[in-house]
Amino acid sequence: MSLTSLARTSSPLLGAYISFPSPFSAHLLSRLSFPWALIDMEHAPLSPATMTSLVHAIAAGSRNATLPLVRIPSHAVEWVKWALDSGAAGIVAPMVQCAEEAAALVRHARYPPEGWRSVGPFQAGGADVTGEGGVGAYLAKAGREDGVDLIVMIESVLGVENSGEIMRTKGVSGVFVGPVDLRASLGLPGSHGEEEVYMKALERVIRVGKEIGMPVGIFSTGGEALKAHVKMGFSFMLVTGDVMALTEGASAALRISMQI
Ligand code: 3PY
Ligand code: MG
Repeated sequence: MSLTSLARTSSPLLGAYISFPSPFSAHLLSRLSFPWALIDMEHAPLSPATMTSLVHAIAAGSRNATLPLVRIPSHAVEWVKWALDSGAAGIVAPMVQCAEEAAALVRHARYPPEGWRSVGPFQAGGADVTGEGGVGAYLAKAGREDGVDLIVMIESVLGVENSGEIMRTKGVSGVFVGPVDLRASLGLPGSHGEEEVYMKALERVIRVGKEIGMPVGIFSTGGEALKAHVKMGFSFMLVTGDVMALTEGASAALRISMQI
């Protein structure tokens, strides 16, 4: 089942952010049984080969309980192909601002007749630890409506204005809000706040999601932001990750040691 189809029935689904080029650390995080993980090729210089190993490490570490999704660095077709051919449970495309961009992503990510994705998911079996893998099984899964996610990011003023047409693009299965870029585009600093203009933007995306029946997720680190987002109706969130866990864990240990 895809992340967005799960999110329709059980939410919130808390996810882990992965940016270290280490299958071992991805494997460790996935053993904690997060429902999903986001491998970030947008803000980490991960090669396609490393990303593929991370997808496989997560699937193996969690026996597929953690769905590995990949955030691609741009909308170009090669990123979409490499990410999906790894066997990832879906892709997250940054900074989608209009329906034309969403439609181009659908063409890259969906097999005919919906799109023009080329057939060759030879690495996808590595993400299937059930032993039933193989190209045929993957193609059957990718052809199902709840098979593979195409999640578009709304993270700009223009994206919010066009959120209705973006979300109504056939083939898009979910939306993820990037609060930092959205706030930057509104002239606001940081990752969370309660400014009216920002709250209205979030509420608009949530409202459109509800109208269409499309799950909406958000980056949501820090307890306060998470509580607010759950209350607003977001259904899948990134709540921690390799960078945060390492730095927060190490600095907490350092603080305790300094008190001894
Ligand atoms: C943002 O907040 O802009 C993000 O892309 C978070 O993932
Ligand atoms: Mg962003």
